[in-house]
Amino acid sequence: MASPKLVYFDIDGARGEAARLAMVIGGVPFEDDRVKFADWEGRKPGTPFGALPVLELDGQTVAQSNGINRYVGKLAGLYPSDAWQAALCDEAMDAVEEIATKLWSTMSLPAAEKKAQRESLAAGPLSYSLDRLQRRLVAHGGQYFSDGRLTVADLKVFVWIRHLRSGQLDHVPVDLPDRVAPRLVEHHDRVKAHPAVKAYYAERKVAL
Ligand SMILES: N[C@@H](CCC(=O)N[C@@H](CS)C(=O)NCC(=O)O)C(=O)O
Repeated sequence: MASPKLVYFDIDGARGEAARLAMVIGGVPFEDDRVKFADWEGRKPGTPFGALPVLELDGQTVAQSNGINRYVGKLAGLYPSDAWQAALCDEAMDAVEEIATKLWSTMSLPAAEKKAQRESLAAGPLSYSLDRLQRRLVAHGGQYFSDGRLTVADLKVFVWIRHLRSGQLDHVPVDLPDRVAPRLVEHHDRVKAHPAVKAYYAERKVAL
């Protein structure tokens, strides 16, 4: 079988990053096709839903980030084989996707509206979602979201918490996860300390 190609923007985060990390951790050879924003308009029509990430394999494509995470998670040994644990893994990934989509949808709003919407999201749905995600982590032992071990759900949550704490999201307090969901910050630090994760970002010269 040929190696998969992950097509995503040339950024070290957001919707394509968990799949990259899963393949790196699992030692799955893949082509990392990083699309420059300047090239996106030309490539967009060739994707299934006009969006990234897309995974290509043997001339075929599949879209939708969480579906891609599940697929590469299986290749990488980072997706539960038990059906119930798989459902818990999906739950965490979908919970992140749901709240991240609300936040990212403010990206192109006019400045004043963006500020108002983000402040309102941060105080309401985002804080609520962080608290609820933290409770699910604690309910499943406090270390990992499912299967008692690292799965693609942990990678997706890690990428999300890193983004929230990065200072890249104007009008969202950078210390929100620390204040509202300290166990998620501990979880973030646990994933960050994984030797393959550390080595990957060191090689990419990305500060964690
Ligand atoms: N539901 C899709 C959403 C994909 C999506 O909106 N991707 C963004 C980047 S994170 C994108 O391609 N934006 C560019 C555009 O829509 O033109 C998924 O989970 O993959």
